[in-house]
Amino acid sequence: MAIHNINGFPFVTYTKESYDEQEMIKRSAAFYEWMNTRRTVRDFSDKPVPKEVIDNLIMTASTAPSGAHKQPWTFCAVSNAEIKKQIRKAAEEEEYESYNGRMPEEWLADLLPLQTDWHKEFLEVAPWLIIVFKRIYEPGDDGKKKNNYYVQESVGLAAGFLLAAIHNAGLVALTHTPSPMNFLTDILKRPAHEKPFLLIPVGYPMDECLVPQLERKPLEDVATYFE
Ligand code: IYR
Repeated sequence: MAIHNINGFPFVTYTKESYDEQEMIKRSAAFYEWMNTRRTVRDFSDKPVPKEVIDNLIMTASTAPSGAHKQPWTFCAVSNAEIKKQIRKAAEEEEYESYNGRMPEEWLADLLPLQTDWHKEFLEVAPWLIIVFKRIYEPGDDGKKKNNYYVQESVGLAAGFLLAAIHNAGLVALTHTPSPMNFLTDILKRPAHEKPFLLIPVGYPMDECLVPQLERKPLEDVATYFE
């Protein structure tokens, strides 16, 4: 591959397969229909998922764009039963407080259609927990902090890629946000520059898994065109 030099920085030629308009319409519609079959699941089977699959999911997530290409994320993948148990215990303690006082009535009412509560059995049942950490900064060799940029946006994008990869593998996930999440820093012994972002159990759905019947907003409600 030819390396070009632009102001002293290496660039390579990017070639991308493109499609004629008919094919593009077909592909974009098919991708939408398939993505539209993704659902958040709370009832997991304990059936194991090979580590190699998790490796691939994380590598896919890590292809996301990021501010100044700093890739400000760390993924912790937990299958260890003892650690999952610790995570469940700590999450349930926080969630109990949230559901019994910390969350205002309006929030609790908004969650009723999902029928969630403070019990988080899935944290032990799902074969893998992927905990996404955002890297607020990078510790430099000289002890100085090196900046990351648009960390929230970048890690959000990586998490989106991760969910799409999980769906593509035929697995399911839950984007879980126990609050506060500091216990993950302690249990997983993460350094100060990493902050927990999302906790994503990954696995197969339980047999006869029920999910809330929900509608997605139609195009007119989510998009405005200026042509
Ligand atoms: N973190 C809590 C509450 C919760 C909040 C929202 I917003 C949800 O969409 C779902 C749950 C929990 O995980 O139960």
